[in-house]
Amino acid sequence: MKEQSLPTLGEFIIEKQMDFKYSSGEFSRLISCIQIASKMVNRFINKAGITNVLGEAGNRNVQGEEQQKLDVIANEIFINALSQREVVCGVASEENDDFIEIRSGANAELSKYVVLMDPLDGSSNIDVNVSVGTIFSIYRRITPAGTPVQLEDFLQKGTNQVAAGYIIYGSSTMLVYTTGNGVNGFTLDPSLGSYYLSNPNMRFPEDGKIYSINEGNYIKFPQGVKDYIKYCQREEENRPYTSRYIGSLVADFHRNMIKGGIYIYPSTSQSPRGKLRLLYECNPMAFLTEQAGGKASDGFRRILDIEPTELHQRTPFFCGSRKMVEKVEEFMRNAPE
Ligand code: P6P
Repeated sequence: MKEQSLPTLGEFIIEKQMDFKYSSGEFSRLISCIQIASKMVNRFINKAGITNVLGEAGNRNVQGEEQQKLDVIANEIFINALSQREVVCGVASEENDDFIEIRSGANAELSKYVVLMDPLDGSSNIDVNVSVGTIFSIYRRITPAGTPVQLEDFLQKGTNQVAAGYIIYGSSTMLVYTTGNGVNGFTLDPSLGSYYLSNPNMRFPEDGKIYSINEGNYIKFPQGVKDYIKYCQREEENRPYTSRYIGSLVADFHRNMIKGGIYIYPSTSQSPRGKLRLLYECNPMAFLTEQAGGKASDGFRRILDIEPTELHQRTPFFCGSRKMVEKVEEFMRNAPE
């Protein structure tokens, strides 16, 4: 079988540990912890229809969004996995108002890493059996080891990330991540419970013909975005663009990285700072984008350069094939105020 010739995620981590400038068993254990949690979440998702985990949990998260039962389950699975293995000193999650200090054991407080995550992005799609994802971002803490983790450990620029990635629970389950040395994708063989290196060195095509945006919000978009959409649709120039929008960032991103494309969630008249969160959605996806040769901005500024001020702050998000992002940025610059 093909997978027998491919390295597992565990083998890859050990092999690449020397590439990672913070190479220490602790980081390897952190990535292994994320993969274990992802397998548990995967199991819930795959049988959601026959167990009572579909639908809403009956409460709202800090974003004011209806929490799905699986949002809560996935959040608990990742937080428990990270806490029990004493690999991080703190976790911030879309599902929790404030960051969580991990003090489960002496080692936890001495851990150098914090994790920010969206435990189940696009979860409203689960009830209709559409791909969803987990997004994670890893930083070294900046306050002294051995002291309680602080908000400033989480409010770091995206350029400080030591690793970032996502799990896409789709037609197959894949874990895709970077530690700053390119992007690698691993496919889960559920019969063996192992991730195998199926997509080494993933790269965004420099250009593409797929644009992903919720055109239902068209009248609320900035003029530059409207102009870009019309540019893609102009008949006379025979633009073979196609619009693909799954409503799940990880799924749209993953397809665009493989085929070439751009994902846009701009500011709207209703949400002037956009919908997506900077720290645990846009920064990790921007790190992956740049590591795969693409570009990620807020329409004007590099996402990774944005100085965060709040844990759940939002930002407009344009990311994907470099030439496509540059083209929409040109429209954003030239649009009338
Ligand atoms: P809308 C899911 O809630 C999410 O954060 C992304 O995964 C997705 O791309 C976007 O929001 C969908 O938002 O407003 O188009 O339904």
